[in-house]
Amino acid sequence: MRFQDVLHSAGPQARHIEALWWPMLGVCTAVFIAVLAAVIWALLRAPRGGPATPPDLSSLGKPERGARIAVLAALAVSTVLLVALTLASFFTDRALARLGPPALTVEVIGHRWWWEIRYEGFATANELHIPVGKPVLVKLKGDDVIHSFWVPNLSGKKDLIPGRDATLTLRADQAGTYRGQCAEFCGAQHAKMAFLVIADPPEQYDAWAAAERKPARESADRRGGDVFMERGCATCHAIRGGGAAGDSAPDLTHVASRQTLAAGSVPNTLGHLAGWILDPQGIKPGANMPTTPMRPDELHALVAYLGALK
Ligand code: HEC
Ligand SMILES: [Cu+2]
Repeated sequence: MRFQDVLHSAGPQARHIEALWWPMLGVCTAVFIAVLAAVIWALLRAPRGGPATPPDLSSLGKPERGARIAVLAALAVSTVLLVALTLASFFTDRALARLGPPALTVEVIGHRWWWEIRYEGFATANELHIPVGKPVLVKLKGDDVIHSFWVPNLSGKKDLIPGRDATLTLRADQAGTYRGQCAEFCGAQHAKMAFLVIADPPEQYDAWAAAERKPARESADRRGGDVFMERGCATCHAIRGGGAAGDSAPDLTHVASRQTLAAGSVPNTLGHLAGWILDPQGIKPGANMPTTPMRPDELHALVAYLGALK
């Protein structure tokens, strides 16, 4: 997985932002140093007095031609730099809007504290798969509070504001797995609201989408599926083809194909899956999944069932 980093862009959107970031940093650093140098210079040459020698204030009465020119020059330079940065920012914005018609549209819905990701015909969670080299339109919706969608290596941030849908376009030019993170404080588990963007070559992306579109695979042993229904998991979760149609929690139709559980909180292994089901509040306090008391044999059957939902 790529380290989450604004300065390692892997697509045009992040590249434009990176290209704006360096001159901004350069100009701001130069101005900061110039201002500090002026302050130090002023301090060093200011007239000093002691109890015995009163300060020489005679200069205060004289016109200050030199200082006047210096202030006017600084004002002119600041104006030019600010206008230049504003123009650079304007043209970056224009460049960001020029990605072209999307090859794929995906809907991303921010929930406390996970990402629902809806494709045509199926849904997944906390994992956005995209084909490399193609523009993708991401439609952003907020469900409860304001969240912010941010994959630093691929694009800038965009807020998900309830009632005000937003869109963002991005394109990955290098195949890879990029980490994203909610970038707007949204409550107790904001830090554990991560997601992955997985950019694959188009054929591999198509194969993934075709597999996700299929209903859940038939379980060898129906027992785990029965426990899922009996223990109330289906009131919140959906398993297409498995009889569960809840719609307030991650779709579990192909949960075993994902890399992490609970928005990047733990790796998706059978052990962590069992740990999550037994004690979600221990892993992610405040998460909207209750702890369900269960006998060991029920847990085993459930984990075997869910762990096979590739
Ligand atoms: C009250 C609704 C609710 C019930 C009931 C519920 N869950 Fe969840 N579940 C959630 C929510 C919400 C999440 C997402 C939590 C998060 O990441 O913050 C979740 C996450 C999960 C995940 C991780 C999915 C992923 O892709 O990250 C699994 C697996 C899971 N639940 C299994 C179960 C099982 C098994 C049961 C029954 C014992 C169950 N859940 C009962 C709401 C519920
Ligand atoms: Cu958040």
